[in-house]
Amino acid sequence: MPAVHAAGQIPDDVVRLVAESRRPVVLTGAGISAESGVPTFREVQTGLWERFSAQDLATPEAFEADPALVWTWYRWRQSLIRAVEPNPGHHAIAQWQQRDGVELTVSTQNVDDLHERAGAAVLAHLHGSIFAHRCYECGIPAQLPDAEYDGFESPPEAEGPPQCEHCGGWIRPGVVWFGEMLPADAFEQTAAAVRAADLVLVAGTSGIVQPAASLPLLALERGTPLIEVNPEETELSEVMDHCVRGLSGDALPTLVRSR
Ligand code: BV8
Ligand code: ZN
Repeated sequence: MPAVHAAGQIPDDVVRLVAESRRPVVLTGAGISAESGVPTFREVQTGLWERFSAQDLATPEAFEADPALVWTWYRWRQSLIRAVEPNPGHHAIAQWQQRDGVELTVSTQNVDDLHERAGAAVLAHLHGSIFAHRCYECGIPAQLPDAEYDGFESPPEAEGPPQCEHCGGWIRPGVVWFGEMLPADAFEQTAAAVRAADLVLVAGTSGIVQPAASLPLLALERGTPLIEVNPEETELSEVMDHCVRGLSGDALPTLVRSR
């Protein structure tokens, strides 16, 4: 059973666990970007997409059924991410990674670039990147200018995806859809980092989506200390040593502060 702490009352021994770690791994989900203004995967549906669940749109079937709707959804989400900034949670992780003697690995389920914009090096985007594009048919990467949306009002209507210059296929977002395999190297490299870690911190994920949610269990198998940062209980809470119940933008700067 985990020890549960409010973000404002993190015991010194938990801060010490972080301060003394030499090979920490940080695994993040949509919650760490929430305070930047990027709705979590369960909150993102507004306007044009109000009647769809994110989970239903983030599939090859949805793209094949209505490429314009799905394409516009991603281009709009891209513009939203471009319009916001990393928050103190992202900055705390980047500062921790830059500390002498610490080899910190970050892997994220997020498709945004906020960790990188806060200055962190990210080992893997387990679910791809919303800023990458490739051809749905031949897989060739496509470079595209940013979407023109403002990111906050959903567009009045959907626009179709551009076509591949090589084969005429639709261009698709470079994310991993439900039912698609994760990039093998992204998963395996993260699994190897977790196996080699002396601390694993999981922040901002509900622990629902597999196989990403199984990665912390590799630490459990080895008795590696596990810390969760999330305002709510999650599917992973019961395997944690410590659960810090609070917003990552509050808890991470406290956890990472040098003693
Ligand atoms: C695969 C990219 C297999 C796209 C994403 C049953 C039926 C059907 C499928 C399955 C099934 N069981 C398992 C599956 C497989 C499925 C799956 O796991 N489904 C779930 C829903 C049960 N997984 C897959 O399909 C994966 N592929 O399994 O392939 C396969 C095998 C062989 C051959 C071929 C294929 C692919 C999964 C990847 C899907 N793509 N994203 C896009 O972004 O549009 S996942 C997407 O959802 C996000 O990327 C994110 O990772 C995930 C949502 O999870 P979270 O990040 O945790 O976000 P969430 O909103 O859930 O939670 C936010 C958390 O933050 C909450 O806990 C909240 O409390 C907290 N929070 C909020 N604010 C804060 C905070 N925390 C801290 N601070 C705050 N301020
Ligand atoms: Zn093509």
